[in-house]
Amino acid sequence: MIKQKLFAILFIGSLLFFYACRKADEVYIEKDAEWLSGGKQTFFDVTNSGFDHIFNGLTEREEENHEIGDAAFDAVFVTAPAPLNAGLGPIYNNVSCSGCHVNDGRGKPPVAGEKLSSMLFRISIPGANPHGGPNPVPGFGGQFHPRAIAGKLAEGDIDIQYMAVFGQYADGSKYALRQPFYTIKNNYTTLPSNVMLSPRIAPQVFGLGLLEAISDADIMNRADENDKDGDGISGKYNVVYDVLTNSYRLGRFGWKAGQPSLLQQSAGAYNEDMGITSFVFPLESSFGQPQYDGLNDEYEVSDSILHAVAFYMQTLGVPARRNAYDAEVLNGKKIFNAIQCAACHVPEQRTKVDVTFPSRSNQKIFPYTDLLLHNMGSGLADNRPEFLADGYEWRTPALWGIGLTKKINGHEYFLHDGRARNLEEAILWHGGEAENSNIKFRNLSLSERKALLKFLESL
Ligand code: HEC
Ligand code: HEC
Ligand SMILES: [Ca+2]
Ligand SMILES: [Ca+2]
Ligand SMILES: [Ca+2]
Repeated sequence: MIKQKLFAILFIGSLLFFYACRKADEVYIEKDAEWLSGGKQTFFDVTNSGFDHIFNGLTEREEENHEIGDAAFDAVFVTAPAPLNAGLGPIYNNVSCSGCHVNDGRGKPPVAGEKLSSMLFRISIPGANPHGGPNPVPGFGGQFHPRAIAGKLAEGDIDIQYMAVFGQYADGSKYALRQPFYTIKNNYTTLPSNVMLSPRIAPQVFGLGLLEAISDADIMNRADENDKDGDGISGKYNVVYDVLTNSYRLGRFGWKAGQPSLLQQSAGAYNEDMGITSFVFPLESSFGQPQYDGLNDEYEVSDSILHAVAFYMQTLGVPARRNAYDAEVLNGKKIFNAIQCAACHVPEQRTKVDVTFPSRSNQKIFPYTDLLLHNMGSGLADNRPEFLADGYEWRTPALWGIGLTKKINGHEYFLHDGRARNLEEAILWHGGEAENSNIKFRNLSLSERKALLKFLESL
């Protein structure tokens, strides 16, 4: 009896051992496989927390920092004075980071009658500021603020109208897109007639630490501004102002790659989106306007919280692909490459070796972006420059995780202004350097189009 039991235990034990070794082998063989979109920082969670996973391999201190940043990302700011999270506004777009980057995912345009909340508008007049960036609008600054705390004036509202645009595939099936039109109304003071508006949806924010870890050289080497190789695609990199070092650096973040680092992007968000000052941007966004409170108070977010939020942005992992080896998905991948989607949405990158930040060092990742600017045609143009990006250019967005948008954000509004109501519409808006890809897409058969969409959904 005892002998039998012992045998059973040994037998099961050796089975487990065998299985564990096989598992380890598989992981070893699968290392760098393309379904592990974030390399070592890939996570297997298809619930609505799928974009909110802390990097593997952080130190205890780093994990703590990430958690502090996570809480701060959700913190709701209120009118000063208050014991906690005071200093909102006086003019602002939203009260928390996660109010726009919902579940670390993306925002959406308002439906008719709704107020702007997870979408914002950059504004400027022709010319440039002293650092070569957008030229602020007198009385309004560089961003439109539709909200204000009690007793202060919001800058106004923005009315959004959509016009249907009709088109047809080569196989005869028809589609309708929606082109947005924006009008500023109820502005609190006179608006110059030459204001340029740039609508922007809050993008997904996971995996950004890995994108920050791609070397400048790798990004710049892919640029082909004068299309020397003649493939019709001429990526260009942005060069933007770095406030902390008072120098110019490669632009990487934002829809036009107008921000050099996650720290500056986060500090900018506090300042412009929420009206929260910090050591990076010590002046209120309302400075010089009648809503300015005139107080030279302390920074409304401390250095340590700002650093923790930036660190949180640097250490969110990436969801693994689903059904990556499904036959239809594999066919879709072939089509993705064949119709030149991969020329801009570059599937594979490698992060640089960084001994000071081992958790994101030297990883093979699959973000599907070149982080370069491309002319996307007049249909998508905002006609508003940002540093070297002109009014037609947008930075290729990463496509990793895009198939989970519906699950995690409850909608499928894509592109910089959320005009696309699904992945198919996002493709159909591609123009300029991507016009050829779009034409090839419209020439596909229904089953080929379906396969391509299935592939995108697997990312
Ligand atoms: C009102 C909505 C809104 C709020 C609030 C907001 N963001 Fe954003 N966020 C955006 C938009 C819109 C963009 C794109 C900006 C651009 O194109 O320049 C963006 C971009 C970003 C990016 C760059 C993403 C990328 O892929 O390049 C990061 C990082 C980010 N935000 C972090 C934050 C943090 C941290 C906070 C809170 C301190 C915050 N955001 C608050 C709307 C918002
Ligand atoms: C010339 C470069 C280029 C090519 C080629 C290209 N894209 Fe894009 N893609 C972009 C840019 C830039 C954007 C952002 C445009 C915007 O928001 O206005 C974008 C946006 C997208 C989006 C929406 C992403 C988001 O986060 O909202 C999807 C999906 C997409 N592309 C898929 C494709 C597919 C599929 C193809 C091939 C048929 C393709 N792209 C070809 C540059 C390109
Ligand atoms: Ca404030
Ligand atoms: Ca403003
Ligand atoms: Ca080229």
